[in-house]
Amino acid sequence: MNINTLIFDLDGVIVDTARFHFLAWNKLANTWNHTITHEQNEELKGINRMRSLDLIAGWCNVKLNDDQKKEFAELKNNWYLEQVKQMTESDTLPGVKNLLTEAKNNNIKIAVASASKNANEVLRNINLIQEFDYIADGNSVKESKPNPAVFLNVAQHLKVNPAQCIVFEDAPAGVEAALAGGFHVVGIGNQQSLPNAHFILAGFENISLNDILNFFK
Ligand code: B16
Ligand code: MG
Repeated sequence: MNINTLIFDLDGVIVDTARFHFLAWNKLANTWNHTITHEQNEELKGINRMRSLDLIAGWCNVKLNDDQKKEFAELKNNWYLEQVKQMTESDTLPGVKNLLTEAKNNNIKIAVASASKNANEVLRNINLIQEFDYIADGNSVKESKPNPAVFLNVAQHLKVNPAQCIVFEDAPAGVEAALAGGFHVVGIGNQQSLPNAHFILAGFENISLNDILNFFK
């Protein structure tokens, strides 16, 4: 089946906001005398805000009631947004814009599938929001990756088959979600963190649309 759609995760694929999520979560964990490890941070990538808070509270042996959960999730989000507000077009990761342009020129649809409720704000700040045919985010889809819902939502909306789509993901939970939905998956990062992705790229620099399409021929 011919590839007709590229689906991009946001944090860690289009922009390096994964770093901002880490800084904000770690600031919260520090108040509970814990430093988030590299392995723990890998687990946090791609999963939604409340699920992340539950994991961190567990690692810190902190028990939270529902009101406290809301309060701490908002606190973390405010810290995160302080960083996001300063983002500009130059924060788009290298090679992303070229790939989007090449896709458009070849009649390939482009979409975002993110767990983030801040996806639209991030995409507005980097002036990329108008480029996508569809954006599925943490507001439109409730189920968190590794559930495939956010990717299936894109496929359904664009009326394409998962086997015609390539998903780009930096998170183990995101790779699992895309595989569970029957999508082709390119892991952005390294083999060690994303052993189940069909192919791995360190990023989009020096790679053409054709190179990527050829992976799946
Ligand atoms: P927010 P992605 C995910 O975005 C992040 O990887 C994850 O670290 C974050 O907790 C989640 O979004 C929720 O984000 O708090 O902004 O709603 O990688 O799926 O684009
Ligand atoms: Mg991500």
